[in-house]
Amino acid sequence: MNTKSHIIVNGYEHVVYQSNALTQEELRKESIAFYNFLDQRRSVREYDDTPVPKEVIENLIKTASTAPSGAHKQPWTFCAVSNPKLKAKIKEAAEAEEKESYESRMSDRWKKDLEPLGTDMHKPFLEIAPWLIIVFKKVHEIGESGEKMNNYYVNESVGIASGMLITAIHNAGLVTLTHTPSPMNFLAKLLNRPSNERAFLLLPVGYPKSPTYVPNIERKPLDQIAEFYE
Ligand code: IYR
Repeated sequence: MNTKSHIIVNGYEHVVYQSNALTQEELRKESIAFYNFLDQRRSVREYDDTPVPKEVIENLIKTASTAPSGAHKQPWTFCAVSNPKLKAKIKEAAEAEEKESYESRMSDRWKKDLEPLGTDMHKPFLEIAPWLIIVFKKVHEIGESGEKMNNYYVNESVGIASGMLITAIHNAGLVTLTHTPSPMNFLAKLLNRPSNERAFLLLPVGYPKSPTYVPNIERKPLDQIAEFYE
């Protein structure tokens, strides 16, 4: 059979999909191995200040940006900060919001739910981790003459890309934490983002402090997270 590498469908060029199909046995092994690998991932709050090369951060961001997105609009900007002065400003602003949250905005029930995780208003990792990646969502695009152009399923798209970024960070042997200072608009101001961008998540990236202890929590078993309809 002579498979063409390019064809035209409805006027648009298509390229042949490079399938990664495995045998049944390989499929079983690979799916277990990847599950076991990702099950080792933990949110880490204590970092070492060992540098991580910029090229690695670029590769992690490129990996995240392979995520599917509504109408392939890729409605995201990843801002990577290693500048110590800027990290210090981000820490100061985040801690001011967190102080307000922990002291008056968060309910007692919410704080009780967080107790096992040991979080509080202090965020030293914002200065110690070598990189902070702030994920921004683009609520719309801005055209050449300043007009608004639609993006679609923005939260879903940026959520998926963020999940892939977290997976890539784990795969690189580094650690992160999904930090959500709230409200987050101080980040757009400090990083001079355009009017169509909103901060979505802040991920410190680096090596864990050695040793690092994480809460001994369990993941829900399959029968509590899945239903099968066969
Ligand atoms: N944003 C706060 C509070 C917080 C909220 C949840 I939900 C967490 O899982 C962890 C923390 C903070 O970063 O401390």
